Amino acid sequence: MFEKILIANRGEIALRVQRACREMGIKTVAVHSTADSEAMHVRLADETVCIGPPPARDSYLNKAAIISAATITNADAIHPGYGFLSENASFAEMVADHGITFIGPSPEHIKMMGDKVIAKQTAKAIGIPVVPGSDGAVPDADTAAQLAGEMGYPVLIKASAGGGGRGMKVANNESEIREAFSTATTEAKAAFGNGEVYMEKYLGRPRHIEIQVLGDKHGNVVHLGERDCSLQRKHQKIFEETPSPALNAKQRDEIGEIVCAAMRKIGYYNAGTVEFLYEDGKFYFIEMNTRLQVEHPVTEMVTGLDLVREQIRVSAGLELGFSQKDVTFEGWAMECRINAENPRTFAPSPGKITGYHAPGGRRVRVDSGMFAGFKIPPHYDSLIAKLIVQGSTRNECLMRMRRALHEYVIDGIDTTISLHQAVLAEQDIIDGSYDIRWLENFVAEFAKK
Ligand code: MV4
Repeated sequence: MFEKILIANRGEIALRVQRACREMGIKTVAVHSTADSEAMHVRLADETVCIGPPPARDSYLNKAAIISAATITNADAIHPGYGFLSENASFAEMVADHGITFIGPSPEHIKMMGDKVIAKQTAKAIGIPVVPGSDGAVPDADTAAQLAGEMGYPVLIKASAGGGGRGMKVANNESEIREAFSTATTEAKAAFGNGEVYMEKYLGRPRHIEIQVLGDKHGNVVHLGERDCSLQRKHQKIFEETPSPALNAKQRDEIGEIVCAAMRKIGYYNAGTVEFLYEDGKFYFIEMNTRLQVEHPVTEMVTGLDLVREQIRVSAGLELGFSQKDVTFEGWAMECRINAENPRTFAPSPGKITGYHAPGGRRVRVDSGMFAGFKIPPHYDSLIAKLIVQGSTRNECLMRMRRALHEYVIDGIDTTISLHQAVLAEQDIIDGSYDIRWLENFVAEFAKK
């Protein structure tokens, strides 16, 4: 097992990874920018290395600085968390080239899933259902128009190098397709330096349901059920739950089995998430994330597993200590992402937290590095806490989440706590009948109140 792990991240996820390390008796190295010197993940680490100035490109994205920090502290492994360098294949390769273990999948798997056209072709080839669409990249507007005519409108043009909703254009009819193709191509080229696009049938009101997988380096893969992440604003999730109110046990087993079999075929290891759109009882693959995800705690709540511990174990070459039949799901779990933002305009609200009291009690978990007196730097994203609760039933879970939100005090800055309270009072949410379009309508109304 590793003796020392460098955590190449900040905020709540740096702390989350550090907690798993400490419980496993592994020493930790925190890296930080000059803006994060006072952060909790730095205060609680065994060793710290300042890796640069506040802008992420000069610190948390600085590959050489991070690898140097690992080398001088003698770290055996690097955990990238999520975001930053977590899905950067060349970083994973560099880490390995320095004799350090990258806690994640192989660089080849990261690369494969980072290119959305290759990811989709691979998914299809290994038996995962995909959205009907172009077979690979669409070379020009004429081809796009011809394909769309055959497929039927509306269609969606997506960037091969995109993902997370960046670089998508809808075309509702033939008069829109050429325009959509050229804007998508131009925008993709500007944003990603790669103008390649592909096309899909546009699904109107799907849910976003993702399957968590875990694999080791010996060919074992299990799935840990799904998360329903349909409540998103501008491709940022704000609330997640498991199980999905839309699925039954048979559907879960079926899609879980399909995903596991597929992952075994490509020899995938470490944590991964296969994202689907779900509409009219059918799953359609959209992307695969080759990292630990923000919302992983809801899965931990219902399975009783520690995903970071499992990531570390499999990275060290150990076999998964359990098989699919050992994975059981208990009750319900939900997560509210608390952002330092105005709950109506979503304008970032960095600054000093003057008062802080986190909720507690049975089946309540808070993943956060916040404390009274902490000054949230303006340089990074606005996620400051994740509130995760579990209940025996969905209703118990919902009641507990409302109770925990009521207890949460964060003074001095704006947060999205009141938005969550309003969302959780809605009948559609109580009924579990929401899709990826629900939140944008709700926030438009909420902004007026
Ligand atoms: C789609 C879609 C409808 N039809 N693909 C957005 C993020 C990226 N991962 C894929 N996305 C979508 N792909 C087809 N063929 C609608 C979306 C989409 C979306 C998906 C999940 C969660 C929120 C979303 C919000 C807007 C659009």
